[in-house]
This record gives sequence, structure tokens and C-alpha cells, in this order.
Amino acid sequence: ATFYERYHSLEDIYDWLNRTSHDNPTKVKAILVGSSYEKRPLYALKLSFSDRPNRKAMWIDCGIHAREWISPAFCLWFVHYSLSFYNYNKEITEILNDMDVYVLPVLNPDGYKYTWTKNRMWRKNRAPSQNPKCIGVDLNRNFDANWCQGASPFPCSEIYCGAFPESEPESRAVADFLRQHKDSIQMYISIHSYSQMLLFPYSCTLEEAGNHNDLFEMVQEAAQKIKRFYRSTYKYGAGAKTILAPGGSDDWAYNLGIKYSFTFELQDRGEYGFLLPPSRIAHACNEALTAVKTVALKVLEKT
Ligand code: 0X9
Ligand code: ZN
Repeated sequence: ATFYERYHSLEDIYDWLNRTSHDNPTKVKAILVGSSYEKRPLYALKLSFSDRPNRKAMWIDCGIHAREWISPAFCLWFVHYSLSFYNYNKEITEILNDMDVYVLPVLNPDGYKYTWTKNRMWRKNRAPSQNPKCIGVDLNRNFDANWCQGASPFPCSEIYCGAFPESEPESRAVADFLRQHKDSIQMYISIHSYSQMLLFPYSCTLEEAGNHNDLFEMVQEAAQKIKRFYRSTYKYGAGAKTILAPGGSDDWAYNLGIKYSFTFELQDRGEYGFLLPPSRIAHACNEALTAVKTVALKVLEKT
């Protein structure tokens, strides 16, 4: 198996970030977006392949939930694919000609590290609470979108929303970065697992998003392509129709003005769940790549 068909420790991912930016100095730049509760750096890679004017941008984050290992694996896969297939694959070439892409491979490094060393099934970050027995905030409940109206105010819960919106350094760093770049970023994607779903806002309310029909068409086309190319079934639709959940990054980014905002839940549908075997990484990432390319091309058409 190649490097990209294996899961990697946090240290390996930091090395990879370094190598990738050093080996591709004209195309890839590492940006320090913030740091985690335990003071680990949050690095995003900025992929900037062309210097056409009026460039748009897309943001992809991975690893907000620690145990969803396929998610960071996808961010690495996406960067590698972009570097390898620019000028060879028509779709990625078109996307990278018109858009810069920010890729944050591990949004929750403290949690990710913890899943490698202590508890494979950890989800939250590693910030302590008032209760010494209960650690961690669910970072995807910590954003300011109907914050905690339906998540848990209790630190011992797996979906603890935190003390206040953006209380956590990881979510605040991402929110600050998106606020600073909201004029160029038209598209937001957060990568999770598992359950094979292509979701868009809202998740925090049953109300429909203003551009619901556009968003629906985009993920529908993505799901159809995944079915055709890889024979996998992905559900799609507004998040609230499957899990009504407040405080998510996708809804928050949408309300900030990033009108093409998505959460993709990758393989599988429960056979292995979070413990997706490495032999399935390629298949899972190719499906997600199909989804990202499909929605990005549609955004370019519309904007
Ligand atoms: O509940 C979540 O945060 C995501 N599912 S997961 O099983 N990976 O935890 C879904 C997120 C969908 N978007 C929002 N809830 N805003
Ligand atoms: Zn998740």
C-alpha cells in the first residue's frame, strides 16, 4: 500500500505537511491557523496553482472528530491528488485554475493524538471542564449556530457544546480564519465519517436554506456519480432531516455568508464504522473526491 493508503500518526502528518510544502514551494504554502488546547499547531495548506486574477477559494477541513480516521486520510489524499493530477485530470485542473484551496488536515490534533495512544474511540477535543472526570468539547457543537439548542450542556456528554460559542481554541481558530477570508471563500466542506451522507445546511433548524434547491442538486449529482463510478450509496439532503444538531461548522459558515457549505460523511455504513480498514482508504477517498470535484465544478458554474 502507498503512503496515502495507510493511516498516519499525528507526528507523521506534521512531517508530511512540512515535506509537502517544502517540495512544492510554488504551489503549496503552510499557514498557521491557530493552536489547540494542548498547544499543538493547526496548519492548513493553501493550494494555489494558478495566478489568474479574481480567484475564488474553497476550504476543506478534516479531523474535527478524533476517531474518524478516514477524514484526515482524505485531506492528505486530496492534496496528493491535486499535486499529481493538475494538468492531467480535466476536472481538478479546472477547479485549481479558478480556485485556491485551503486544506486543514487535522482540526482536532489533541483528540487525534489521543485516539492513537489512549482511546481509539475518542471524539471530542481534550480541554478539561469544571468536572475533573469529564474531558473534552464536541467541536462540531461549539460553533455559533443555534449554539447548544439541542446539544448537551453537560461536560460528560459526547456532544458537549462547551461553555460558550467558540470557547475552544480549535473552533475559534477556524472561525477567525473564515471570518478573515470570507470575501474570497465561496465554499466550505467539512469531512467526517461514517454513514455515507452528503449534507448541507441547515442541521440546526428544520428551516430550509435560501439556496436549498441549488445545494440539493449539487449533492444529488455527486451521489449519482459515486453510485455510477463506485457502486456505493450515499444519502443526501439538509442535515436536520437526518440528525437535528446545532453548533456545527457547516451551518455557522453558511450563516457567515459561505453559501456553498457541506458536511460529507465518508464510508462506511456501519460494518466497520470508525474502524474502517486501511484497505478501504482508496475506495472511500475516491468517492469523496468525486463529491468534492462535482460540487466545486457546480459552484464555479454558479458564481
Ligand atoms: O453530528 C455530527 O457532528 C456529524 N456526524 S458525526 O457522526 N460524524 O458526528 C454530522 C454533522 C452535520 N452537520 C451539523 N450537525 N451541523
Ligand atoms: Zn464527525
